[in-house]
Amino acid sequence: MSTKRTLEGFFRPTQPKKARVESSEEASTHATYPFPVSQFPPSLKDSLGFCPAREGRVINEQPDLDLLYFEPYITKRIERELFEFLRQELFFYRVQYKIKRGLVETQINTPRFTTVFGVDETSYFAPDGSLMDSKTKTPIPKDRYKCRPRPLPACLDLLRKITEGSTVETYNFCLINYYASGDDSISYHSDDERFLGPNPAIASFSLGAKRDFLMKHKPKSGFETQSATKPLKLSLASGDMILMRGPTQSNWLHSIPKRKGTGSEKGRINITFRKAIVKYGTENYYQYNVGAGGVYKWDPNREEMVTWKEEAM
Ligand SMILES: O=C(O)CCC(=O)C(=O)O
Repeated sequence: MSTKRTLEGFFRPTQPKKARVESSEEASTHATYPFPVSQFPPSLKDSLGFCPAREGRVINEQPDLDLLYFEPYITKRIERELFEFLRQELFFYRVQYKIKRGLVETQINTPRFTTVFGVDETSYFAPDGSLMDSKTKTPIPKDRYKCRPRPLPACLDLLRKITEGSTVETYNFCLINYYASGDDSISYHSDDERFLGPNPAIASFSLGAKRDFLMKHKPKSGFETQSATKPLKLSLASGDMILMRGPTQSNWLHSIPKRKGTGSEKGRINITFRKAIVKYGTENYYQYNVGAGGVYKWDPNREEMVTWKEEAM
């Protein structure tokens, strides 16, 4: 075939170039979100279909302890990308609140960044993002909650569904902690609030820096003899997931202590899925994980969380 162009061909308008096809699933938005949360890129979404990467290992040789430890749950191929994606996309808070012990009021500065999505079992989100009553399937009264519940963005909802499938549990809340450095921590506590019901299952993911996860049996009260339990230390690596279930929360405490100089300054994300059964759970989680303070967002140039302002968008 001749490649010589004719005069006619020279003046003929050239074919319009095809627009590049971008994968453009829309970001998740909601009236309560400071800014939209992107969907997972196809590379992440596809690889999540292969999770869990390993079967969970049961740890239950101590009294009242029932753990299922996935080392890892998120495949090595994507754990870094997932960490970077969530740190970049989500909005975070550094919650401050006051507690009163007797007559003394103390200011608490939560020593980590937090964010939360979800609503307890008495309500659910309609596809348009409005809240409906689980029993009557009608819009909830405006004054049901003291807070403004937020639906899980699509990316976290996908991870929730995968987690439900592999743990045979259901979850309606997603709490996220970001430990910016070894100075950030969570002190010994148990997730044993009544609003989680008896024997709650908590699926807890680690991404980013390795951090120690410490567990110890709750002290025995009164005349009970101290049970022969040993404290437990798990060094949680990026991609790991630990499912705490059965009697664990009512009998054991867990914490992420401060740690210096072990790579912790690279940051760690913890994602927990759990199920709250009554409205007080919803109010509690928003009070302590969103609070009343300003929004933080990851700044990739400064490589730190910075105060986010609306006009910056
Ligand atoms: O960061 C972790 O691994 C633990 C988080 C935790 O205990 C909690 O959010 O209740």
